[in-house]
Amino acid sequence: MSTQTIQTQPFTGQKPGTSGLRKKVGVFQQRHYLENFVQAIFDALGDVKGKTLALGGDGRYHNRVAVQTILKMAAANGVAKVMVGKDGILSTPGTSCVIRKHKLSGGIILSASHNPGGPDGDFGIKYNIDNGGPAPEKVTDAIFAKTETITRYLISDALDYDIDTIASGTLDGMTVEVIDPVADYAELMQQLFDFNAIKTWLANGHRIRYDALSAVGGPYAIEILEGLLGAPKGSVVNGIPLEDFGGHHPDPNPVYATDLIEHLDAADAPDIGAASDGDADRNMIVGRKLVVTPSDSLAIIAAHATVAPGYKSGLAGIARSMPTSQAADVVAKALGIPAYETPTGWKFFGNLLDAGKATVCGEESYGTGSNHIREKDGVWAVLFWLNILAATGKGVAEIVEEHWAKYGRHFYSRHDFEGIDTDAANTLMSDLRGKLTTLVGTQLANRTVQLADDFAYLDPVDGSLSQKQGVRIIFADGSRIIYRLSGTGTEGATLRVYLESYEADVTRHATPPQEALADLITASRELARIAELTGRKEPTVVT
Ligand code: VG1
Ligand code: CO
Repeated sequence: MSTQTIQTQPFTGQKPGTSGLRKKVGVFQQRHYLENFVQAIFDALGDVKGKTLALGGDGRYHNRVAVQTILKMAAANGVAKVMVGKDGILSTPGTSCVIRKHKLSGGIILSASHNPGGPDGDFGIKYNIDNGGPAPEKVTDAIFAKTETITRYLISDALDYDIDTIASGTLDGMTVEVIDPVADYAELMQQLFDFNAIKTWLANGHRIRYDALSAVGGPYAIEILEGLLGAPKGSVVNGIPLEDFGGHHPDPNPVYATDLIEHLDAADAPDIGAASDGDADRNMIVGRKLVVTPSDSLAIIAAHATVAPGYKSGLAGIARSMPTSQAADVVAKALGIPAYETPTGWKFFGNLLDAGKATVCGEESYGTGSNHIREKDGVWAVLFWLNILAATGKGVAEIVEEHWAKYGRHFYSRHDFEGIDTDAANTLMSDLRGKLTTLVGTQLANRTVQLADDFAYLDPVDGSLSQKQGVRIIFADGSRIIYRLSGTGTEGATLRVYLESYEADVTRHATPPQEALADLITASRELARIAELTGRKEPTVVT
């Protein structure tokens, strides 16, 4: 066994997006493609000699091939040890947990998250740092810079390593520890939540349906819900990770998790429905005939946090991404704790969590999490909801409606225009940016525009400035229209339009959101000239 130095050429324009590098599987299968990116990670990190890394992925097509390549490259680059999930499986939150618990230097996660998988689907790779969280911009920028100048990569010529057996061994001088992907994570969850209360609640006949969408959340949900908490077998459906996710689009929202929605609409519906995405960092919570919006879920978790043992002393602060509704801010105000507003992407929460400024965080894109790790966490959110249900004895809909009655309802919706022409998308955004200053004080959607800007974030911990994070139109009544281009898509551009309005009057809380937001929706399309510039009259996905 020996190290090979392979000559290669830089590839350009492969800048990691909101969450790592995501491309079609075919792109990753190109000669040297994955290798270049992995070597760029190692080169950007400086000296990886003697370090220990975590490695795993969501099990999608190309996961196993990529794990073998990365193991051989890690060995050739002098990495001391890699902790790899059995079968190459580790969820994103599971990896974050392993990095933190074992004090590793970082980890490589193979996932395109909520993007479809399979030979024609997407693949992705991201690097997490020693706090367990996504690499911050200065690290991803350094990786990108290396991909532009790379001339060689190092790889061992060793045979494939057995990743299907939990054991320790060596690969060309590097220690490889194949670990149970769930064990550390399950242990952490037991420290945070009242497992006895949830067990009793389930034993009393309450039911959950957890749809893992044939992605990586399955093994975690099965072990914790059916194993440790005693939920009946079959409570977790689609629980085995498949390379093509069994044809499921592993994005837990009402548009893609239709089967779960049908089960929660049925006469014999379980008490709670839940789903997670490809890499199990997202979650959707569904009550009987009611989907909890992710923004509400964050606010509700924050408002009830002290029922869970891990949060019984209260929260230091709540952080949300800018497009996420202001429901969490209202809770923070009531609790007398700070509310933080960050750009989209979990990496922006890392500093706030590390500094102890925020305890729970969330994004409108079905992501919730806390300071227990440095990623959003699907199974964690479901356990939090179970803990709330068990502690209060109330149902999901009751909890949500009581929350609205107490704090008011933030009607919320996101309209995605997927796969639009990239030039048209860029023109649309720059046109919008061009007219922001003239908008202030004008009437739009029967409201007065109070502020119109391009969101910039000054990190209160390290002072770094992130600009152009989304166009915001904020009205005098607190309503908002927000526009951003997605950083995770792999085909053309995706325009996301986020719509929010606040309603204090409880008699109007039952209005369907699309109806409550109708005038904002119309205004959002006219203002950005969406149909004219993109040729699309209607969005592809409405959540
Ligand atoms: C989307 C979401 C964002 C999320 C990101 C990664 O990004 O909007 O909130 O953090 O996906 O989620 P974008 O740039 O496409 O809007 V996933 O579950 O990687 O893990
Ligand atoms: Co994800």
